[in-house]
Amino acid sequence: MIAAQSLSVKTASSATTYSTKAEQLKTRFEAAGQGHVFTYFDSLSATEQEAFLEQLETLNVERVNRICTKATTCPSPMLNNQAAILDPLPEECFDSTLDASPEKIEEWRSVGLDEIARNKVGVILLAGGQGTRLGSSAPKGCYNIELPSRKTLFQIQAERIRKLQSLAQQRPGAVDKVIIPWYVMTSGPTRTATISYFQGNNFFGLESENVIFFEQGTLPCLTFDGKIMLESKGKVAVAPDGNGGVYAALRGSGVLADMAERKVEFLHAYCVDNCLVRVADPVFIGYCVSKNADCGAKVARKVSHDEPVGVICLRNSAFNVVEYSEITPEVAMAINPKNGQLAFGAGNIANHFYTLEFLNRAEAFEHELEYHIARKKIKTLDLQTGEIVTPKQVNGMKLEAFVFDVFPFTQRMAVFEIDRRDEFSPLKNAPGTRVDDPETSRRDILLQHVRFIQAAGGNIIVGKDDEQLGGAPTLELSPMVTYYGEGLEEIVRGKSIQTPVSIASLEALKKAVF
Ligand code: UD2
Repeated sequence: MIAAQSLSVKTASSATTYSTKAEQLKTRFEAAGQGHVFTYFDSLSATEQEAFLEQLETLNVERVNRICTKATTCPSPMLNNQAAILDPLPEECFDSTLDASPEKIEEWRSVGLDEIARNKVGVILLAGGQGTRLGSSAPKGCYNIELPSRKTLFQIQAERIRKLQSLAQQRPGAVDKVIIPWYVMTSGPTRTATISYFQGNNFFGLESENVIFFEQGTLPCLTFDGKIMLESKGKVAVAPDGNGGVYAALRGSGVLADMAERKVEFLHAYCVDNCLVRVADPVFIGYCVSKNADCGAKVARKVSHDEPVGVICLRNSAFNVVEYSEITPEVAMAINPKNGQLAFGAGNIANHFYTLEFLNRAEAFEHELEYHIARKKIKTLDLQTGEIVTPKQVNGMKLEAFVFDVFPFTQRMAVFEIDRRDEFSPLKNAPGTRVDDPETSRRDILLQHVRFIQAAGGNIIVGKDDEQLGGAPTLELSPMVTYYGEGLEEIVRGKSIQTPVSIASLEALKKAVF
């Protein structure tokens, strides 16, 4: 009896709080011009109402409006701001592996490996995107690019980290146990599948406590006049806030604190879809550290002035990525008289270096970051009829921050040009499209391994039964064999190896050569 009485009191008070919450939110959303989200509120069950209120509480509706206004009134500073002045990168913040001497590259590598050996380096993986263009609903990292080993992108990247840990462990002065923590950013659509994929594969030999998952934020989908769209009567339609959401997510999820606790100072961030990515690349880390940079970017030299990639340059004196659509042909064709190269030729590949100090500082300028509009077909509730509609035409906008939009806020930027053949081959498109698709990924990895063996003095004999798909001899070296081609010479020099072959370890390589 006493229990029942107290229960009824409790119920009454929580109902009061609950209806107050509903009223408060309604007032707030109405004041922000978004009161329509409550259109069907009264028709929802008590549980549905509660879940809806919980979602609305997490939306900062005024911020959503601010972001929308900024994105729609100034979609491209370049297009809207006739006074924007573009300048090529200053010489002192740019270096190229294509022009640097082998000694210089070795010097950078040595600096980078030493930082890794002191446990000062961590890795951030941007894996919140969906492989829509690839035609797969699984996270892109789970994609099998049909290598002989059938390794997926996640496995290749995990093994590169393992190999690098063991290379750094051999440095004089290395800590007892070299660890490169791997911070994997997922989003609503990729989180569960990514985590269970890693768990199901025993983290590919990494220690689970050193693979840290964190989730990026979301933003509501909006109609073209800035109204929040509903997915159902009791749910706002949301989408990941773009790979630039990484900065807020790192902070909000406690990752920055984890980095500080581990005494990590330097971070390498990259996109999941680049099958050639040199994860935690010691050369890049060493280069940026030697330059005392707070932020760094790898770039690939544009193959022609009209290649459709964004370039890193100065916009109104600040570092920035300028989209190819924002550059006039005259500017795109301009030549640097000193080297005969394109003056605006630093193609952005979203592969970055940061100091932890810079990532911590991001909070101060986050509100100034741009949001970009992606016009999409968004499944939504028709407010008139209460029916859910799957549109045939583009009907709304997703707002996204881009990871490189922090460049204007760097104090010491370093731009590092890499050899595209060795470091950049993204998986973007469905099989058979012939451009940045699974076949080009597979081909580019195999061709690199052929070059590794040849550079180490080995001879490749293409076997009769090697189909050489995509024109590449089938020769695969596990990342556990070599990270950048190192350690092969003493095994392969003056010897031959026959394809097709997939080598899992140095022992296996020793057995395979003759
Ligand atoms: C990205 C770059 C582009 C170029 C190209 C090279 C951006 C905004 N653009 O274009 O300049 O360098 O890559 O390959 O970076 N992602 C998230 N959360 C999201 C959206 C994306 O984590 O909400 C990740 C995604 O998993 C991938 C990376 O960001 O690892 C790039 O995303 P994308 O494939 O959508 O970008 P793309 O190809 O348009």
